Amino acid sequence: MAASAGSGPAAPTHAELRRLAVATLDGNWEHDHTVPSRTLYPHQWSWDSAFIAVGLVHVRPDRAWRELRTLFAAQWTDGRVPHIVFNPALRVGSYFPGPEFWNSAAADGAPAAATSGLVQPPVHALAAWLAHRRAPSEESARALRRLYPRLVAQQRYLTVHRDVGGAGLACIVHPWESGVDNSPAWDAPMAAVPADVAVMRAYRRHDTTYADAAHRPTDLDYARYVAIVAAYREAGYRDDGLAGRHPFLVECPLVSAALGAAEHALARIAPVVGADPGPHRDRAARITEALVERLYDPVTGTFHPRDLRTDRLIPARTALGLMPLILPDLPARQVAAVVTEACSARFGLSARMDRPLPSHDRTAPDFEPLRYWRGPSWMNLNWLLWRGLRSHGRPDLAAGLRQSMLDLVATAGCHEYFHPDTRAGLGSPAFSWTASLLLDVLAES
Ligand code: 2M8
Repeated sequence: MAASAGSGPAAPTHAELRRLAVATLDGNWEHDHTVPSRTLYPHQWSWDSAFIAVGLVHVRPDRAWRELRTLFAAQWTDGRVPHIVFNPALRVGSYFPGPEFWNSAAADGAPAAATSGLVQPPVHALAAWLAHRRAPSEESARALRRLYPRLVAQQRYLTVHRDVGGAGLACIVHPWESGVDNSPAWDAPMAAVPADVAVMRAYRRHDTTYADAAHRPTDLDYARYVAIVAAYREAGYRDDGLAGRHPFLVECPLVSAALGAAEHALARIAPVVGADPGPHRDRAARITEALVERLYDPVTGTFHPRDLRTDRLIPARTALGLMPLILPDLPARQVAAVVTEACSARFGLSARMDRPLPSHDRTAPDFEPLRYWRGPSWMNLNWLLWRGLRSHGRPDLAAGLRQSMLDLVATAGCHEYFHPDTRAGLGSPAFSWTASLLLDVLAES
């Protein structure tokens, strides 16, 4: 990066940021997919791959399509897209919990590759559509033709097998499925999961070798994560009867918004692959309606997760509540409410932001600026909100958020997450979705 003639270092130019992002993605490319991080996450992760494809298409379109193809090659016969696809070439113990813990081979309908049995927010159809729109070609149309039935099966899995609440929204069965693992949003449902921290004596966490333990979930969180996976695994990762037996069942605003955005994206993809967009439009409308009906609280003016075990909204006001803005058909009343929430002191969105967007309400007593999804700023949540602001006619706020995203990487490089006051880099350096989404933001001023 350039150094100034004056006292401090000059801010990196956009060209320098772009080079850093491309070098990060090249360094994390692993023959047919991109690892989120060489140290902390050395396998393939589901929603990471979608975000990665969005950025890769700007510089290496062939790899963008390969990324999605590799992920969907590990789709289960029921349509679930696993949240981790394990690289068999890596040594045992390179990630916890590894393939031996998940034991996907014993489950019906699992692919030949070892995978987890969970899912992540379905942002893949959106990524595929954006990748095609950015660089339409014979290759991208061919890739869409191959992906389309798989994306449809992914939606069917989520809205049919996971419709525990009965309204057509997907229920998540583990905090890992939200992607925002230790968000305060999950504290109440997690507190009800029976687990003892002593469980973790049987295992060795791998994450705290590479990241500061104070910046990661606690051992008690991990004990519960392990207990919830064990419950699901022992039921063969089957979804029938979840309501009666499973310890964690939640409808999440981010997962639900991604589900609706996926139908909107499929409606755009359908004509390219010779399919009918109508059913996708209808499903998108139904998902938005259910999301507003079930997860919007007119009293707080924001979206909350619904704990299906208690059938109550979870009161924490996290950045999850802002994510429904990615839905192009979100009603005007909820658009206005989410923008007000984002611009409040809780999240500090403005056309000229002095601090980055946090992942949790910065005025809340359980806000933790260093601990993972409990406060730090994350590029993917910024990017989703940025897209939502642009589609709902707030270019002023979108521009402020874009500049704030650029400032994050200019200050700290392509870190996994960032201190929400100082912008210091936290978690893993050389993190893939930070790099890829930076490329996308740089390309679209
Ligand atoms: C984080 O989650 C994994 C478990 O899936 C972990 O903590 O080990 C989350 O940030 C998740 O959203 C992300 O997909 C994954 C890989 O970047 O890491």
